[in-house]
Amino acid sequence: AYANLIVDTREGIARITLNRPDRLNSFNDAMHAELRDALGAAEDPAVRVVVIGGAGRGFCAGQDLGEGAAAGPGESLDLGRTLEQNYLPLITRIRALRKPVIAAVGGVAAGAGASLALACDLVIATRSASFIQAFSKIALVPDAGGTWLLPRLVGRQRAMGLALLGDKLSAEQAEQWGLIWRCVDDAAFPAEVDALAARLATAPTQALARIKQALDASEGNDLLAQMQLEVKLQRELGASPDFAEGVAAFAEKRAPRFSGR
Ligand code: T3D
Repeated sequence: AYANLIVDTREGIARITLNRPDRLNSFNDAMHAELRDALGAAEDPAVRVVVIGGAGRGFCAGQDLGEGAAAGPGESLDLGRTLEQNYLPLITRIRALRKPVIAAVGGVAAGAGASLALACDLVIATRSASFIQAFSKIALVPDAGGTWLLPRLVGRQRAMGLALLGDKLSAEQAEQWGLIWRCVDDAAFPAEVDALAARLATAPTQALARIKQALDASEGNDLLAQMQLEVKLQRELGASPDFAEGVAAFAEKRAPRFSGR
């Protein structure tokens, strides 16, 4: 059991809930260590989708700005340490997981909490949720991948406006801009998250893993290199049980039963 997380794994879905609600689920070293551990456990092939959410009224308010977060007079603080030891492994682990990771954003996602959400493969949010690039408000640069993710998701102008101004962006606007996949009514949110997770947990996991790999690789590839990657991935998938099942189900005019292999 964890002190700062709730993890519930069943039916192919690992639900990880950041659980420091009185601090809006902001990160300290302990929660980082537990999340690394939980994401490591989610590498188990029995887990076919991961959902990251937050307890209480927020998703995650980024780094805990409590005691020790800022330097006193005449002191200097190595903020890079927290990033290298905590946020860098967190974001790379999510991107490297060979299955979809959903961010279920039921409230404010601020600072590195917004970066965490945006690093996930699909972001679903409540209509009342919001995204805040809070960094410039405390004289910092967007981190945990924020400066890479933002312009790729919404383009340079919107990324600049969000990062320079640090204003609150509503989930509706975030959806319209393509920052997130969907926003849904608050009352429907739990059921919508469950349905999305269940759908992905019964999908052909090997294909989904390679879709994620290919879309991520496209950031650094030209068209030819990307098509060569597609050749390799499709060759692998052509030998997979789920491809055989998908084709058989099509021929038999029935719904496929994918095993995730
Ligand atoms: O260390 C490094 O290497 C640097 C890494 C930096 C990465 C980062 O994430 S930098 C950005 C850090 N995050 C922020 O700057 C956001 C700070 N929080 C806020 O601006 C606001 O809380 C929100 C806009 C997110 C939400 O506002 P609101 O009015 O809905 O809630 P609130 O009342 O401000 O917060 C509720 C409680 O949570 C409150 O505690 P209290 O007064 O009830 O005892 C508040 O202090 C606490 N809280 C919120 N965010 C944080 C936090 N406590 C510690 N750290 C936080 N980040």
